[in-house]
Amino acid sequence: MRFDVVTIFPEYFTSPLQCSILGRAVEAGLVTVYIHNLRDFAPDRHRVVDDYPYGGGGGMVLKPEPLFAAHQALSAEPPAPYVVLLSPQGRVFTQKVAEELAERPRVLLLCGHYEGVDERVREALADEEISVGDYVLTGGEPAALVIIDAVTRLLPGVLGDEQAPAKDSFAEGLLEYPHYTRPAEWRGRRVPEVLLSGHHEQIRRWRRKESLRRTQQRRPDLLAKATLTREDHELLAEIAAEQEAWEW
Ligand code: 9D3
Repeated sequence: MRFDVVTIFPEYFTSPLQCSILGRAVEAGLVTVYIHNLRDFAPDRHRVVDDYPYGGGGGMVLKPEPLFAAHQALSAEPPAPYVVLLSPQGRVFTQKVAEELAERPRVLLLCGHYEGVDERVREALADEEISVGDYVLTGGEPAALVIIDAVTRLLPGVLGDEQAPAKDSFAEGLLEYPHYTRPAEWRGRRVPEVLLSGHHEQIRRWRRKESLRRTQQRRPDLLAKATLTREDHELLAEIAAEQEAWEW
């Protein structure tokens, strides 16, 4: 899969694309990421990419010409990219959106900055707008990195067999159970005995129960949407009974 990113801060992307799983995926050629400086597509000598908003008000707006020129240059060779404008007004990015994008051969990410981009870019260039959540960023760059990260780890060969994306907590709809490693006791806190027991079936059941407990406590919205098995309902009943026992 190929990503193209258009940004006024190309340096912003250097380290993240070299580190960890993403860095390895790039190195292995499982994903290709081209970073393009919007200024390179400015038509004027001074490489101006922003301007004052018509109608007044504060802030600057990204001009349409450089973004259109970038889009045209990057669309020259097939396959045509799916064009995403990163913006606070977009569809909220979720695991489902990541899965959708991972099916596309090519995605072009346009990073806004300042107050935003000229509305005609939205209308004429973008296939869709995506936001990474309800908080205010300084620009689309961190959002682009979030999307590249979440999509790349879904591509075939990027994760080892051990951590296949199908078992992701969000993919499954529940939060993860607690994890422990050595030592078995640390500052008076013991690792739950069942995890040391070697009883695989009991361990599986304990983990499922703790996943359910956490999701119920922290993200009841996720629990409401999850498809639960008969065992899940039994475990939730156990959790409820434990809570009643506490209240006594
Ligand atoms: C303070 C400026 N805001 C006025 C109401 C509008 C605004 C414009 C541009 C707020 C943030 C930005 C820059 N953000 C993005 O370009 C952005 C973003 C975000 O801020 N949150 C979540 N996802 C995204 S994707 C792009």
